[in-house]
Amino acid sequence: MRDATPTTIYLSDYTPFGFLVDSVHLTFDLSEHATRVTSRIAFRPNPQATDKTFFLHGENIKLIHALIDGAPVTPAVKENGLTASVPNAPFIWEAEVEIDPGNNTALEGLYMSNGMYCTQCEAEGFRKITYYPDRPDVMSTFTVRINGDLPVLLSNGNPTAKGDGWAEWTDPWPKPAYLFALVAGELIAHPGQFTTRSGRDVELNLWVRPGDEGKCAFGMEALKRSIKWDEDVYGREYDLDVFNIVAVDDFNMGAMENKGLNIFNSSAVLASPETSTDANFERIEAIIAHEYFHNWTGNRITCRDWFQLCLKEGLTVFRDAQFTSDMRSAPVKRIHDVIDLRARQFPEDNGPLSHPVRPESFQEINNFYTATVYEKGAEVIGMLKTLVGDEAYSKALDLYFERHDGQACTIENWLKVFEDTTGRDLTQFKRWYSQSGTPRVTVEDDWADGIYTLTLSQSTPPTPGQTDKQPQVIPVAVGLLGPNGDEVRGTEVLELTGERQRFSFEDLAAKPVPSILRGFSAPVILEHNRSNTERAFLLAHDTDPFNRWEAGRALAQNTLLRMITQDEAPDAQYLDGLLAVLRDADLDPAYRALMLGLPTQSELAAALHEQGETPDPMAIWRAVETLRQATAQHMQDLLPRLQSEALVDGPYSPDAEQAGKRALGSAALALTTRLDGGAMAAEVYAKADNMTLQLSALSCLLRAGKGQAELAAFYDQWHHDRLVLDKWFGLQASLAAPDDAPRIARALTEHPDFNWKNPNRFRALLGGLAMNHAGFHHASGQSYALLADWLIRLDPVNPQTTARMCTAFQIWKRYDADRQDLIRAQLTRVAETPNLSRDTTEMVSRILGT
Ligand code: 0A1
Ligand code: ZN
Repeated sequence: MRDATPTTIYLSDYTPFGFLVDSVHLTFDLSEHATRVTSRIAFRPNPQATDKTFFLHGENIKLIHALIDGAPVTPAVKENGLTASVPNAPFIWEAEVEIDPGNNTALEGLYMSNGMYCTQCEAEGFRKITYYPDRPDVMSTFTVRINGDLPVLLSNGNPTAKGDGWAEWTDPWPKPAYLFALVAGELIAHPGQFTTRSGRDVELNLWVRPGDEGKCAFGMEALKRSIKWDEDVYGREYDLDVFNIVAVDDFNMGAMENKGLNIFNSSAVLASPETSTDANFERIEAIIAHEYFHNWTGNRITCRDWFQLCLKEGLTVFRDAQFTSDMRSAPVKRIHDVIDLRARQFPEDNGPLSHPVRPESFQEINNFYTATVYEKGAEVIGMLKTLVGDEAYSKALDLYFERHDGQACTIENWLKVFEDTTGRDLTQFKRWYSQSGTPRVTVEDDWADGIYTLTLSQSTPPTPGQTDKQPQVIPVAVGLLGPNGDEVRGTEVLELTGERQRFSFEDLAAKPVPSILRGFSAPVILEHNRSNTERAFLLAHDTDPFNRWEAGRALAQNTLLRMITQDEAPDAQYLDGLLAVLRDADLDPAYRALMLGLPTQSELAAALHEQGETPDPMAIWRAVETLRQATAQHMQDLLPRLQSEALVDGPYSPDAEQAGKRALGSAALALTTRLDGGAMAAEVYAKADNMTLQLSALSCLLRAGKGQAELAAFYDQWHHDRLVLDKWFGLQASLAAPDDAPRIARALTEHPDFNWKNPNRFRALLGGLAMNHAGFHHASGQSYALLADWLIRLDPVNPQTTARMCTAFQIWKRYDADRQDLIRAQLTRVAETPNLSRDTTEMVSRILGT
């Protein structure tokens, strides 16, 4: 429903709730269109609060009756909640409400997915279940009774009683309502077991729909690895007798960390070699770890208010990245994360949606589950760890858990444990939480009398609402290489705190080549005008694996930009340097596969924009095609060897070693396809016995404008499997040739399997189109119009997913006037749609800058 005047909520307006909650008892009588929820809540006045207004949130729910201390009351009910007059002493609130999960398509609150009841309460979904102070600083224990004729009835905590058609769950750990969960359905358990280090036996279950039993084993093992890792690395133990995970098909995000009952988008947990790619396996392992790690960073210690979201998300993303680095390859994980940061967070931070890691205002909090809060939030934690060192980081985390267990905290609490542990003043560092935009760091250097001097400067361009930027604390990890390629200075962290600062290195025999921002030690854009000869030198010799990869990336970007703007031919130094690295069989195949990657077309557009040029999507597309072709030719003799190095012995396993070999094989196959017209890819496709190979071969064929027979065969083989069918939709939209993309995408929206109300399917197709840079920015504007049509159609059904998809337009100001006019017209059309949701209204107006 449209809010006539969308209200803005401010961090600075925070006040505690007037009441504390001692216990919550809920009873659910499940029914598809008329579920009854009875609540019994023990309130008492909060001595810390001055405002004693008794306001309970509530949306789209019908109040049947309410009692205070057993006496009927008639509260004042409004659209967003109710108020009542209450005693100035402890009292019991009881209410019965009715809700309609069967018609809840927004997938927030209690809803249905394939006949199964499930919930999503973060951020503000609990208010769609019953009247409650739905804010994360109100914490309580919950007891839940579920009455329903479905065989599996689950909620948070431990099972405490059950009978025919009912079950009771008790969660002994106080929690905010956003961590509440309920699931009821015909589900099958894939069981597991874990004994914690203090000897607690924990029953593990992964609950799935019948038919999915064969896709559970990997997730269960990943869960056990996560539990063990959190004990070993952070000293954190699990705290209930059971840990349940449920897979659901209709879910707006990846997964949710509800206490003891994690709910997962089935795409983020179900896996088998036949249906999932290596990348899917790695993502699933990371998401399972992420949600599990929230048990301490998010649940035991939660957020005071939603502005503090990065307190749990930045830290938990940082922890899951550490976990993946430990389970797999640390350099490969770091490179993947930086690729992802540049693809998703940089466009956000450098466009109309730019906001601080800790935002200071919002209209709809669901719009702030962003790459900035999550991924830049994790980078901020990484920088803090780099600055204080590993040991102090560990001590600070121990203090954090000891001091704040059971509390709802702020970024101030978080930084204070670091200040108390290290004695360091973090006032300036805190700007990372309040200042939006990506800092630019520029480098000048000087060599005289055996002294090498680096001068680093920083500046951050203005962002919406912030014109005057202050210098931040930027840890810049630097190493120096001598002329023969040996490292003459190991990695040292320079702390750039001023606008411009000099750092000297003495007693050097010859002018060194600097390797700057090793390991991507800060989320900044490094502006370093160095020669391609120096870049090629680093590509050959840098001892820091991240920067070695980065040198290749910079060479690739440089040659592409010159091909686009000056019509130059592909740069020989790039091609030769790449060939040498790819020849080096001592290097990890996964790492070599990454070396073969190129900046995305969207990144190239951003780089051109940054240089003051107007990017032409078709010219970018052509340059990438030309460079790929030149690379294939240059590596022609090496490709068969790469293909054989990529051969895997024995049965399929999703481990890092095998996955790395397949990644290299796939990258080589993509190049081979440019030389043999797809003969080898067709062969690989025909023989593939796992989804990784099947999909990579099919991608090679589609990119070459071939593979129609394989595409049809793929559909025949997999149309019964919803997760694989998402890939079928996504691949066609994202890989279509630019001129075909709008037509192909439109045709796919008319396909009988385009179940657009399912967020995964919607995102596969329309998100796939948005990822097809030249196809999305087709000069006709047809792709823009198609996306806008579907945003308008989806909005009344699922505002959250609609609002997220609007981000496809966030980069619109980079392009030429014609494209800007086309996009503005579509955004305006969306904005003017009657009854547009609060979610989408906020996103579109921020993107338009209105
Ligand atoms: N806390 C979850 C993400 C999440 C957020 C919102 C949701 O619904 C609106 C669902 C999930 C996580 O970080 O994994
Ligand atoms: Zn999270």
